[in-house]
Formats: sequence, structure tokens, C-alpha cells
Amino acid sequence: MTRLVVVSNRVASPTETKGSAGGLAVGVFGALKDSGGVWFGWSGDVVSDSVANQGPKLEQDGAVTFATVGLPKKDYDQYYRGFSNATLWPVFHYRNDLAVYDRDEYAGYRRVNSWLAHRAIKLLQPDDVIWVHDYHLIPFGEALRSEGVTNRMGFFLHIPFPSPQILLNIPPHEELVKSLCCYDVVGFQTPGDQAAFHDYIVRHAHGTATADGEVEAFGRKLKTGVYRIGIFPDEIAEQATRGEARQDVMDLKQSLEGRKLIMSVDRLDYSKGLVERFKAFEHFLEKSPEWRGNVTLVQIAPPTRSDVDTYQQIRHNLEYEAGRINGRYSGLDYTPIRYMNQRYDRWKLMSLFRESQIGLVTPLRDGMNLVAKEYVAAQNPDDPGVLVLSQFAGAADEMKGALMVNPHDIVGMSEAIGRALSMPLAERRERYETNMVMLRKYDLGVWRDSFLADLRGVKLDKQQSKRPANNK
Ligand code: GDG
Repeated sequence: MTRLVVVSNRVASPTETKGSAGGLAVGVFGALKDSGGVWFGWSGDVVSDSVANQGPKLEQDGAVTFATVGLPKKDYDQYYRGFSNATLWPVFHYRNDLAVYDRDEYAGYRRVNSWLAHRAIKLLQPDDVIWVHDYHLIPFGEALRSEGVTNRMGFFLHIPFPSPQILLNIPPHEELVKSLCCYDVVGFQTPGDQAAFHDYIVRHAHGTATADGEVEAFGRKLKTGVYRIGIFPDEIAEQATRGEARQDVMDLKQSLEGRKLIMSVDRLDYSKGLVERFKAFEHFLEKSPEWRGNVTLVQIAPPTRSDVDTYQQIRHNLEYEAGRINGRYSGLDYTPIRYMNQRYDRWKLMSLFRESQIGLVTPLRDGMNLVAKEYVAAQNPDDPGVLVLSQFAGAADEMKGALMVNPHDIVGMSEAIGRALSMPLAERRERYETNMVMLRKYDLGVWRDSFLADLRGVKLDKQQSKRPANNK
């Protein structure tokens, strides 16, 4: 098998791929281990220009090389904090109202992608298959192509692809789509994302797109596909039960004094619908006095991107709402919302999921949402909790056993909480089984292997080394 080169904004450390962090890092590393290869990307460090230009730092782990570079402050500001997280992230999550566009940041985004591509070229071998991940790196493939790299190259978008009317808000939308067309395979989380991309190709790029994902645009041919990212359900179940005996989880259980537990875990991000969720829980307590003092919402929300303005805002809003609601419904021995603004060990999260009666996962928009899947996999099959899930999470396509909610409908979410809390065991089991069938069918290995099979299957005579042409 030819080598694999994975390129992502952040590279997992060799320890993170050994199961301690679990999830995606382990899945991607599995593919790298099988074929040998390189994992290339940003180290997460902001460094001086001279350190950044020293070339990638290499760490070897068996047949896998971890190659990381630091970014100078200006690059970090323009590429990461700026265009990636203050323009692409909000617009791709349908939040034009929160997006800012700055030409210099966009220029920085492209410049850093080219710079990263130059660093990566030195690590490439002629037959390597290159798999690029996520919105930070859309122009990475085009930068490699312009240096004459003809390897098979695929791109997977972890976040939603917005409908064209939304995408048009980003002034260089055409350049971004043109860059995507430099890959041989472009993967999306859901059919809706793929359809939105096709829609842009046909209506705005004068290209063609077939139902089975053959796309022609900007003088290039590529394949698009839907690859639903998943989890390894057995690994989650093992973590959830392993943690059961641990002291912290026992302590929490004891402190609940028999109260029902609702669990939510999200990076602290405005796309996750946290404020709306808190309001729904408040509404539930308001309308169901019998539950006051008898149910607790634990919200774990580790901070991310805290130097982006909109993230500071969401943190303030959330702290305000938690304080307000707790002020209204707390008793001497009861706090309705326990809001933890910190990161927890993975095994602890999974065992808390198992202890809880509801997994409340209500993003306003989400590419997939792995927490929803982890919640289900962590349950005790004999007495499972209920997943309450936003219809706007990619996971809603598969998790048909969830109670589906519209995260803008506070009353609807409050009603779903009530229904989940009093759901009979037989219905909970049935819903759990329905979800587990899909979790097993589309696990993380299927996601990874089906994407790589399509990428490796790209016919060499279809390789196109030239930069894309204008379609108009
Ligand atoms: C992006 C897309 C897509 C969270 N808090 C802690 C912690 N986590 C873990 C969860 C889960 C992961 O982080 C979060 O994954 P999600 O999928 O829920 O969301 P994003 O971070 O926004 O991920 C998303 C995903 O990429 C994959 O393609 O599904 O739509 O936005 O695994 O458990 N882990 C630990 N401590 C925490 O406090 N250890």
C-alpha cells in the first residue's frame, strides 16, 4: 500500500494517538500506522519567524512521522484567529451576523497555506496519497498543485458546507470553491452538505455535478462523497464502564442525592446552542415545579479560541444565564445548572454520560457532532438514557432514535426534556438500539476506510497537475 500523508491544522501528539485522548486522533493514526506515512500540520505554538522557518520538527513513532511547524504571531492572527475562525467558521455555521471579513486576513490565510505546502513538499514521495482536513486548509491542495504535485489528494470538511446564498457572503467565495476543485476527492459529513456544494458548482461556477458525485468545474474533474464521521462504540463503552468505579464519578453521583442528571458537553462555541439550551432548561423548571430540586443539568464547556471576540461574548452570555437561572431556582442544597468551564478526562466524560438520564445535544448547526454519538455508545444497554438532539446536527441524519428538537424552539426543547425524563424503559431501549445500529454501521473505521478507498481509487490518468481555469 502506498504511504499516507495526513495534513490537518493541528497534529495530535504521539501520546494522544495511543487512546488516552481517543476519538479522531486514534482513528486517523490507525490509517497512518497501516500504510506508514506522515502527519503534518501546525504544532499549536506561536513562535518567532526564525523558529518557524527552521522547518518541521520531526518525531518518529514506528512507520509514522509526526511533522509539525510553529506559526509566527502575524500568521496565527491572520490565518487561524482571523480568516479561519472569524470568517469561515461563522459563515459555514450560518452565522453571517458574527462573521467579519478582512482582505489582509484572507491574504494571510492563503499565504500561510502556501507556506505550509512548501514545508510539506519536502516530506512527500511520488506515490503518497495526501489527505487534507478541514476549513483551515482549503487552499493547501491548490498550493501543492501549483508546485507541480500530481499525487492523489483528498479533502474532508468536518464542518457544514453552507448553501450558496450563505457562502456568497464571503467575498472570495469563488476562489475558495476553485481551491476545493484542486482535490481529487472532496468529502462531506452529510448529503445536505454535498448537495449545497453541488448547488454552488452548478449555479455559480457554471460546472456540472451528478448525483453520484462526479463534478466538473474550473477545468477540473473530481469526486465528491458523503463520509459520515463516527466513533468506535466499543471503545466508548469500555471507557464508560471503566470509569464507573472511579472516585470522581462516585462523588458526583453521591452529590446528586438521587436527582436525575442531564449531561451536555461542548467546546464553548456559539454554534453549540448553549444559551438556548440553558433557557430551555429554565423553561422546563418554570413549567414543571415538581421537577425543581429533582433534576440537575451538568454542562461541561472547555474554552476554545478564547482570543476571538465572539468567543469572549458567548462566554459572558453563558455565565450570565447560568447565574441568573441558578439564582432563580437554587435552594440551599440544590443548584440546577452546574456549569464547568474546563476540560475533563475522556473516560470521566464517558462515565458521566452513562450515569445520566438525558444527553442534551442541541447545536444551532454542527457538521456531525461526535458527542451525540459518544453519549449513546456510553449507555448501559439495560437502562439507557435518552439522547435529545438538534435537527441541525449532522448526526441527526443517523440518530433516528433520538428525541429530535429545533434548538430555536425553547418550549419544544423544554417539552422534550420532560418527555425524556419520564420515558418508559421499553421505549428507551428501543431508541437506544435504533441508534446503536447506525453507530456500528458507520463507525470511525468505515469513515476513514471509505474515504481512503475512494481516494486511492482515483485513476492516475485523471490526475490533473495544472491550476484550475476560470469557468466563465
Ligand atoms: C468538529 C465539528 C464534527 C469535548 N469536551 C471535552 C472533550 N470533548 C470531545 C468530545 C468529542 C470532541 O471533543 C468534540 O467533537 P464534536 O464533534 O462534538 O465537535 P467539534 O469539536 O466542534 O468538532 C463537528 C467533528 O469536528 C468531527 O468531524 O463532528 O461537527 O464541529 O469527542 O468528547 N474531550 C475531553 N474533555 C473535554 O472536556 N477529553
